Amino acid sequence: MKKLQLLTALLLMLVLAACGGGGDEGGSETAAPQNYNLTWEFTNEFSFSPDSVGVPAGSTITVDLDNTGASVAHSWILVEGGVLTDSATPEEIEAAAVSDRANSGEVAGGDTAQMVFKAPDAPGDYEFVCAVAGHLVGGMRGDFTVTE
Ligand SMILES: [Cu+2]
Repeated sequence: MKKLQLLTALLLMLVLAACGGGGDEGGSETAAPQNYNLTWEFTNEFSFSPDSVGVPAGSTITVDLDNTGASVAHSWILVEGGVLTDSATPEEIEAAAVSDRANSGEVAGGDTAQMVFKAPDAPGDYEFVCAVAGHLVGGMRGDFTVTE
């Protein structure tokens, strides 16, 4: 009798496991957002390399920043595309950030920083910029494209 119960339990587990697997496959249309790791190395140059990236809407983004420059601080802030002029002030840039999480704050020379944030749910053109005074006009902006 105990053997039969054990066998029944085992069969039930197998059936449930099979159903679970099928359920996962069925849910692939609404697959969990993907994870993207992006890295920028800051130098004493006023530029971002790469200067354009694209990610799917709602994906999880990890940004690693490594300021290998000796003296100049930089930051990485995600803003909506086309909202900042080259002469935007640091305060205007901070205020334009799409979220607090997508804002590294200043990363001093020799320091590293990491941000984890969710890409915007709305596909479109965004930008990443440096909020340190004078750096945006110096060329520190890049295209961040959010695709469907
Ligand atoms: Cu900068």
